[in-house]
Amino acid sequence: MIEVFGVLDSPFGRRVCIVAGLYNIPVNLIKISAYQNVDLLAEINSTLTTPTVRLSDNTILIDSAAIIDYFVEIVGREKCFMPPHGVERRDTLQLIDLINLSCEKIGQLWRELSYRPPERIHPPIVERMKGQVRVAFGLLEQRVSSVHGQFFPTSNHANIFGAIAYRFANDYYPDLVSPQEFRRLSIMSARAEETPAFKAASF
Ligand SMILES: N[C@@H](CCC(=O)N[C@@H](CS)C(=O)NCC(=O)O)C(=O)O
Repeated sequence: MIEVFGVLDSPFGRRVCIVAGLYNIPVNLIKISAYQNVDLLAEINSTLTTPTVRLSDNTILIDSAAIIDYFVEIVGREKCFMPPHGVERRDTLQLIDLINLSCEKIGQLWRELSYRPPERIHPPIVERMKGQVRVAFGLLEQRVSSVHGQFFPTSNHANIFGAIAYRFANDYYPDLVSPQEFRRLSIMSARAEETPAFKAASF
């Protein structure tokens, strides 16, 4: 069985697990943190990043986008929640990039505030990252439809990842992305959390 090394409170690890569930691809999640289980992780992926996937032939895949691309090969393009072409595909890619950026920036912000000695923290960089997160979520908020409450009316990777990312941002920095300010995203995320696929990857 495919092994996923990572944690569910990471948006990248959680995305891999949720997408595997939605694609009906069985995976075995081995909960290890890139920061707390370094020795263990080094044995599997010496670049020390999660999520890391180990396939049955021992091939190692890193980076959630590459892992999901591999899953697409298993499930087939017609069932993969990614529009095959045209404006919808372009818009999906654009949204996924924005969501990815917001998750990366929150990760960087968290590392800056958690690991750097307080006297070495550079406030302008912290403010820059907070601003980037808020801008990205602001752009995303505008793209949630007032009609169906998601980016796209039917299953789509941007809907899935956007819901994961808002929960992640709100868990870590609730003042930065409050539900009052990002109302549509917060409702989209809350609805997604009620679905079996998200519940199966709860934490
Ligand atoms: N682009 C990567 C980002 C993954 C990522 O940022 N993972 C974090 C944990 S949530 C990590 O491995 N951090 C350790 C490090 O970068 O040294 C992906 O999509 O999988």
